[in-house]
Amino acid sequence: MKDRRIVILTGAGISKESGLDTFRDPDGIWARLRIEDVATPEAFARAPGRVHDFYNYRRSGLLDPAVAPNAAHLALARLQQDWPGEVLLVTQNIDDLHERAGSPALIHMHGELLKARCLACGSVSPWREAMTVDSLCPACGADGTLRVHVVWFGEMPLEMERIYDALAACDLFVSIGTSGNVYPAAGFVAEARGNGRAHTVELNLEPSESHSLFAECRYGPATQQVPAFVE
Ligand code: BV8
Repeated sequence: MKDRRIVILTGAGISKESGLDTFRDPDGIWARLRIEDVATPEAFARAPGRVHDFYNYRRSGLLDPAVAPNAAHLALARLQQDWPGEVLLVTQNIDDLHERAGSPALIHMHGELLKARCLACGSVSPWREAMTVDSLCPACGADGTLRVHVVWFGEMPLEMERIYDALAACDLFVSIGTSGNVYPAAGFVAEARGNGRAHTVELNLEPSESHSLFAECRYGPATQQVPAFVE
């Protein structure tokens, strides 16, 4: 039991009770904006200022002092610290709430809101201010070359090989707070099942698109379900 290898995937639902919007809930981000206008490379090429504004709005929301890790983030950080076996935490979220909860390591497969990437030198730098089309790269000093360090639709998510290797070897796959709409993350449960021994668990507010693929499903707010599952 104690040497079981665990892969955990989190989505926007784990940060909802910290005050951050999800995407596909009735009050979610995609209820107000179109993916094509703010979360694709084409949108950025067409209207970079509008895309910067979208992420500046979300960055200022994340940096609001009222936004803090919740009991679900904290429970996962404790699991990572206490579990003797391997625990790989993969998040689709671009917030830093897992880190602030004390998670020692994680993969941000869709990038990070508090980082900037320079299209000139390729560097990735911490970034907490508003970003504009005139922002200067902290590494090379170029101007007009920064984008937020996130994975847009049509772009390859980060560290996929490391994630697939962990899914092929895991004994337990837990999906938390994600609607199962976005690939390749939505396909991870099938990858885990494909290794022939993983137990698969969905912890969500309501059944996701891929709920039927999970061996065990528990529904309710993450701040209740995740600590109960981890303890
Ligand atoms: C790619 C950017 C390929 C940063 C995001 C099949 C295979 C491969 C790709 C595709 C495919 N089919 C379609 C595609 C294309 C596309 C895709 O999946 N489209 C969807 C819409 C059909 N995928 C891609 O483009 C991906 N790239 O595949 O590249 C490739 C191959 C070769 C070479 C190059 C490229 C890239 C996907 C990443 C896109 N970027 N984010 C940002 O702005 O945030 S994804 C976006 O959706 C979000 O960022 C988020 O990360 C992601 C998933 O959303 P969720 O986290 O699940 O949030 P959601 O609101 O949907 O659900 C929240 C859930 O929480 C709900 O179920 C709710 O009930 C629950 N909840 C609410 N409150 C609580 C709660 N649960 C618990 N407690 C609560 N209190």
